[in-house]
Amino acid sequence: MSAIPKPVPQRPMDAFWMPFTANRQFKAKPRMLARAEGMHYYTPEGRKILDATSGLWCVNAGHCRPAIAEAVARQVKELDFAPTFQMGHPLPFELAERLADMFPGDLNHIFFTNSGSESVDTALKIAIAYHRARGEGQRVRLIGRERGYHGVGFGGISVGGIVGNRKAFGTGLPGVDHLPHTHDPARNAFSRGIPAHGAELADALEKLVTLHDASNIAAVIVEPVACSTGVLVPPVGYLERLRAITEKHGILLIFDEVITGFGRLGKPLAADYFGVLPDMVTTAKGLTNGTIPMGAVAARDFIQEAIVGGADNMIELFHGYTYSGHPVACAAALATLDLYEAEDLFARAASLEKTWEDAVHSLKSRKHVIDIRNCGLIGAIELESRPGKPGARAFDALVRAFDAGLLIRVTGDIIALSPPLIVEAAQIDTIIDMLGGILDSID
Ligand code: PXG
Ligand code: PLP
Repeated sequence: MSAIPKPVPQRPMDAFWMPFTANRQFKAKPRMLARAEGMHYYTPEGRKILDATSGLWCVNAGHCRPAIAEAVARQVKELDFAPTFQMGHPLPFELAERLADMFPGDLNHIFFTNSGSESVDTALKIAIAYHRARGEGQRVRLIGRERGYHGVGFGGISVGGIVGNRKAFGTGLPGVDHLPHTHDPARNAFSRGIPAHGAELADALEKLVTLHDASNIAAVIVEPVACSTGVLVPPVGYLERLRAITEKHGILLIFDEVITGFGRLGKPLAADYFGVLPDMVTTAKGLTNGTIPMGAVAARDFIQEAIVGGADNMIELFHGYTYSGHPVACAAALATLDLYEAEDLFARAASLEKTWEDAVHSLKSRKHVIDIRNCGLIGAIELESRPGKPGARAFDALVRAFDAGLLIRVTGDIIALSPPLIVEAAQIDTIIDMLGGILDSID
């Protein structure tokens, strides 16, 4: 306890400064979770909550899977921590090989982090270091996209495109520019799956190349499906066009797959789903089924070779985290990958895609609904905002859903859904029935 006296009495629950939360509002009426199993959370009072968001887009195999819990428990007792700076232990080598085998093309080199935010900063740094290693040290500009979410590090908020995440935190990285987002409700509202219109929005990259010159641009980073800002599915041909333009100009293309990775779209990566091979991929979340914090960046052969192919006995990349390749996180990830494989969960998600699409689109005629989007096992229901009160309507839906026993996620007036890949068809019906009732019940 601190020897320095506390000048004001603490409010209840005040010590935990909650992330991305209206702290006072929450603490006045808390929504607490105490336990979880499979598709459900349980409140401290024992109320059962159906999880339609995989926790925070991360518990892809469902909650508290014994195989993962046991692997973690074993590992904590065997090797709790071991440095990976100038030392090694077997697990991250094994995990990296598993990931390299799973990921498409030559995304063969894995750098471990502890979160999506760290994965993003790592990938951006590798991009700049790659160009420098090849003698193009002037290629330092980074291109993100409006409505992009790339975590909360200074790199991530700089390339990110969410004003709320940027406005209070200064100027961010210098030399960053943004592509336009692809959300086009006028042409694409209620698209089922991949929307038809907007591939030409990728041509904005040619404009940025004209403005800055390609020789100054290191990388473009996008989420293949922008999830945090409301599930913005890329239009037909858009990612292909971004790939063609980046390749033409020697600009690296980074897919931020922190949410879309590990089966969310029925494949290991969205890169597989869309058939577009980026130069780097950032992951986290589903890598360990959310049990232990961990992220991973995958880089293609030529990137790693350019940086690591230099002089022997020198540290090639001055980057890493104390916990890069943490033994317990690796054990959790290996057990998670085993589970994905043993239960064929990515294929399961793919087989449910159409059922899911029909289910979310069945909400079209409900009150307040102005758009519905879906891709893989992700869905979004966009509501008309109350005049002058953006976000209030969807927040009401969140609170009512929780009271009724359903966990959803909201961003602005968009409801986002992403159930664990173990979801049963009957549970999809339950999610949709509950949500329909809730939409009808709110003003
Ligand atoms: N990139 C992407 C594409 C993400 O979705 C991050 C990076 C950052 O990961 P970490 O592990 O540092 O949080 C994310 C995280 C939401 C929500 O409700 C989404 C995320 C995190 C928290 C809430 O949409 N995405
Ligand atoms: N700050 C200080 C003072 C440190 O010593 C370290 C790591 O040694 C860090 C920050 C970075 O911590 P991490 O490696 O867990 O990201």
